[in-house]
Amino acid sequence: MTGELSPIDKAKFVAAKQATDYVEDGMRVGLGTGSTAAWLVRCLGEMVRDHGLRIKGVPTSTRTAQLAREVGIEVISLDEAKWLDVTIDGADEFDADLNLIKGGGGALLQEKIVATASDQMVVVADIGKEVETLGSFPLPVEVVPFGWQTTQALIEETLVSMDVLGRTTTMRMNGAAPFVTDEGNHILDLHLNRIGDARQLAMVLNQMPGVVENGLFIDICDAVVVGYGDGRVEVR
Ligand code: ABF
Repeated sequence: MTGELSPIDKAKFVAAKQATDYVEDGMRVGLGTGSTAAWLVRCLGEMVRDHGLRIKGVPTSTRTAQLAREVGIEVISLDEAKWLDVTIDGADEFDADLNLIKGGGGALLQEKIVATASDQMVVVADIGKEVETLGSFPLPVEVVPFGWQTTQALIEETLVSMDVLGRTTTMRMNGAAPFVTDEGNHILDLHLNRIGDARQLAMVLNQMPGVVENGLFIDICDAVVVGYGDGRVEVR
C-alpha cells in the first residue's frame, strides 16, 4: 500500500497508521476528509479485509464515502449511526491547545457535525500542521450562495471592528466558477495571518446571517497524532 513514500506522505501515513489504535471492533467511526484522512481510510480498509475488523464508517464528504466503499468499509449515514465512538480526521493547523483550523478541503461543515457527534475526535497530521498561533492558514468560512457578496462585505467590516490583523477575504474558486460544497454552499477564505482570540472569532462569525459554519474547531479535538518524515510518531 505504501511503496516508496515521500517524506510528507510518510509522515501522513505513519500518523494515520498509529491512529487506527483508536478503532476497536464494533465501533461506529467518523471518517475524515483530506489526504491524511485518506491514509486512515485505507489502513482501516486493510484491517477490515485482512483482519476481519467490523466497523461502520460515517464519511465527512462524498469523496471519503467513495474511498471507504472502495476499500470495503461499510458506510452508513450519521443519522443511522446516531452517535459515533470516534472520529479521525485531518487538519490544516493545530495549536498547543489542540484547537484547529480545518476546511482546506471544503468539507468543514460535515466534518464539524460528525466530530461533535463523537465520543472522541482524533486528528491525524504531519508535523508541518503544528503552529504556535492559528491563522497563517486562511480560515475557511462556509456561506450560503444567496447574497454571498453582502456576507463577504459584512465579514470584512467585522474583521476591521475586531482589529484582526489580516482583513482580506477571497471567494474559493473551482476553476472559473465558485467552489461548491457538498451542501451546495460556497467557501470564503479569510487571510488573517494570526488569530488572537479564536474562540471569540468563531462565535462572532457563526452569528452572522449568511454564514453556515467556520473552520475553527475549538475544544473539539481530544488528541493529535503527529507524523514525521523520518517515520516517527507522537501523540499530543
Ligand atoms: C480535512 O483535512 C480538512 O479539514 C483539512 O483541510 C484537510 C487537511 O488535508 P490534508 O490531510 O490533505 O493536509 O479534514
